[in-house]
Amino acid sequence: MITFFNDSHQAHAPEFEFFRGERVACFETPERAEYVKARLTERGHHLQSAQVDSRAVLGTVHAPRYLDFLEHAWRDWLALAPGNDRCQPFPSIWPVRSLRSDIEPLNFIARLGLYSMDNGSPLSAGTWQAAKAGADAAASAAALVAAGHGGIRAAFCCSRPPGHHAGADFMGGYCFLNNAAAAAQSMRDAGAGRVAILDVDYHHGNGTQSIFYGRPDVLCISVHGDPLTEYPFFLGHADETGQGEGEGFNLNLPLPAGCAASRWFEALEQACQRICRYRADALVVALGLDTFAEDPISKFALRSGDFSRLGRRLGALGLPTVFVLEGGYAAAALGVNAVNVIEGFEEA
Ligand code: 6XA
Ligand code: ZN
Repeated sequence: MITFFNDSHQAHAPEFEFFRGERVACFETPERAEYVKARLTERGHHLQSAQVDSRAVLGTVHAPRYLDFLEHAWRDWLALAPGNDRCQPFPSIWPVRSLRSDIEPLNFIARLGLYSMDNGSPLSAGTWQAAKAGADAAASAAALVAAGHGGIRAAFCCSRPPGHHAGADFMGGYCFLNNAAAAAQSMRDAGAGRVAILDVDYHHGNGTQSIFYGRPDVLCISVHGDPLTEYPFFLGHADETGQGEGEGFNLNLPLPAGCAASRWFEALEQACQRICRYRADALVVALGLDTFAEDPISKFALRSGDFSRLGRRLGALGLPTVFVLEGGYAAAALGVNAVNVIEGFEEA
């Protein structure tokens, strides 16, 4: 297992987010990645830096005007008013049904709304730099694993911010660039005919689903809290099966908040069997660790030992695999839980 770490994740460090309408300290903090790094190091895993520039692959999974907005968002925010370097921008208007999203307004806050699905994805000075470095790690991991040189079978990207809520042209849920999509597309570009993405984060990976919804070459599967009660609320139902040529290549396995770990592993088994039937050439795992029983914002019941079991089951698929870190907010437990997955995978 090759492990990637991007030090510039630290550059993304907003202070506040909105939670139930109130301004609170961010859940998605730099210490999350540092806990994972510490545990990886303690267990003797060697950390690499990205070698691949993800700009080309990002241009195929994201819209150019969104990438352009994101890259320059902090500069444009500073230009809006003196003192903005000490404040965070938040959107306050969104182009919902009946409003136009084809014309990009000139106003910065309006553009921020155009490119956001919520007001829960705060930007800071180094957001682009951190998110881009995370995508670079995903593209690097995919290139190494797809090439398979030296028997490299799998790679894990310890990066933040996460990515699975980010769609082709929007940010949301702490996500800006879709790392799982970048990894999957990179594997396709490197010659893998069929790539499966398995998202095991507590929250449905709406961005990833929407990017590949019309495509049969990337199978998207997500096991998550039922969107009737859980974020992101507006996607992730079982009847979303893909569209056009992509019909049959999207599988959502929503589970009730509060369900037992045994139920979660039944859904995982269903997901794994679908991946086998698909005859995937490669696998991307959107590794959210917010399924942990002690996660402060989620409601599943996995224990640290269950993450080893998850890793073993994924390892048994026998596929070239790229893991990208997604959510998980019980920060001090993230290191043990992440490393349990990758060491379980290596055991299989
Ligand atoms: C609402 C909750 C955002 C969920 C973020 C997450 N602010 N996604 O963990 O996987
Ligand atoms: Zn999550």
